[in-house]
Amino acid sequence: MSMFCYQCQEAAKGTGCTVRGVCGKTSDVANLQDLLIYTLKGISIYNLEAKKAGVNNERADKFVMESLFATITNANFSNQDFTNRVKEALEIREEIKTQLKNENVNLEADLHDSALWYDDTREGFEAKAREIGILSTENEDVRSLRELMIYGVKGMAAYAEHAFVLSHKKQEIFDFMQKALVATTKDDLSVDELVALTMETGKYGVEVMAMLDEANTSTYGNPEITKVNIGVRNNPAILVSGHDLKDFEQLLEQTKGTGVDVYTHSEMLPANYYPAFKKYDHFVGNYGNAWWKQDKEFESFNGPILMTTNCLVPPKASYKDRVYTTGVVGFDGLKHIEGKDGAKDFTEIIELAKKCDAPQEIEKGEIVGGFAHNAVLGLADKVVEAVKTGAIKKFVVMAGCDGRMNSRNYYTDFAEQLPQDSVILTAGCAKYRYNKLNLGDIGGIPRVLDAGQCNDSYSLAVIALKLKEVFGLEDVNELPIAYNIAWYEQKAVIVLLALLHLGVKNIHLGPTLPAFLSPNVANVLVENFGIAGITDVETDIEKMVL
Ligand code: SF4
Ligand code: SF3
Repeated sequence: MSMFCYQCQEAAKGTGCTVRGVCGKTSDVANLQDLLIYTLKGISIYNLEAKKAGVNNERADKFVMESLFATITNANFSNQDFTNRVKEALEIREEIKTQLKNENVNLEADLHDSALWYDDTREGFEAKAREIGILSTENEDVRSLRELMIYGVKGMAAYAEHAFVLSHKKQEIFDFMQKALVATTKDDLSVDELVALTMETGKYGVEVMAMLDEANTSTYGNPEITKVNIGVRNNPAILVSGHDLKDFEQLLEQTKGTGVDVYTHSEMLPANYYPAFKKYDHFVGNYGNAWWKQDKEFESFNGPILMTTNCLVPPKASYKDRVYTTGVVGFDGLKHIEGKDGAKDFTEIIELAKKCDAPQEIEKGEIVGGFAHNAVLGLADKVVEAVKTGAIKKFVVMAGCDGRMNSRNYYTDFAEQLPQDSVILTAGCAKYRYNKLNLGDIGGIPRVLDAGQCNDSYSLAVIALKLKEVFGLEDVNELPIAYNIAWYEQKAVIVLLALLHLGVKNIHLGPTLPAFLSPNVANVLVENFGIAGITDVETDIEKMVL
């Protein structure tokens, strides 16, 4: 075994990748990611003490957040980036130590090894990584809870970072991420205490999602119900994938008047719903589907691609020269656009676009989206009426991630076979399994209501809580809402924990339950929250909807 990673839904054999990631992550990068997380624990041990002494190290807050984000699935595959990050982590840790000394704070003698180890060679990093991997926690339930919490804070870090670049931050979210990391170093925590901390992760999950919602809507306006063009025009163009709206905004500004068009891809599709982006005539629409089809779609797009965070698939040689990374995204050999004080210069991409052919058409027509909380609450009367008259019998939350496995055809079949009086509420790239099916509408309300990115899952919670209020219900679980969520990477973990914190029960999670849930931890979730997997479409529709 040269690595061990089981953080995503595509973990090899449903247990873990041990030689190379199914995602394409190499063992050296997987091990460096483990070492980085370990070193973040060390930083957090010191930084929490520093906070108590009134000296908060903001560099540490930002670094821990960005580094957690960099380790989520399909964000960064670069050995160089992670080597640099481990070095910087050790430097920051020493910086906080000095700050503490200056404040005359003496830490207990028996600090965890993550706060003490040091090396500055690649060989040393490799050797240390072999010692501290996920499997070094021997008790499988403790390991499971520790990793569940770490994956939760990875998702939290992603959302916190998206808000941060829009100048929204909350100290308690930085503090909680560090508290959770430190908790995973404590051998004296009982399983019950770890379960309680996992639930607390969900509490901060709700907070971070609310903060991101505020950041996005206060910067770009409330998403509006929008018809999005999925065809192409004849101009050379740039394709933007990932979740970073700020990068998208800067690219739109810089391409103005250049003759270069801009399209969204995968999770950038919801950018089409924001009023702030509608004013750009050269913003054409969305090209392609969910992340895993990029090997074909980037090829046929013909122009440059800007990859803003996940999900990057290791690029094929045929289009590699046209792919640019930015933010925490990395892949050795791809060109990276650095920012300076938040400003990014995309000139090189724009100049390349001018020399490229226009995108090849892969489909035509329009899809409808933009049903975030504000737009749906604007339709509240209509929705409530439809529920009261029985025109809508059930809402089915089918949010989450898409993935490459054929087993995910289940979600297309499920959407197609749902009774006509049910409405799908979605967010995230999971929607690509059914958002082009033409499922019709109920009295003018489309049967697929897309709130936006996975980042916008908060909207679905707001909608549910509002409906609970309108119908005068005590409990959100009394609503006619079923949850059939598809997961892939760690942002789905924080969304799940956030929903549990809000008291949502009986969530179905698929296409498979996480490999990192030990049987006992899975049982805790089943017994307390009614979490279940999926079976086959007929049985599940019968169980969840009818
Ligand atoms: Fe495997 Fe997923 Fe980890 Fe990649 S992220 S190495 S596919 S478990
Ligand atoms: Fe998708 Fe990567 Fe999760 Fe944002 S683009 S939902 S998988």
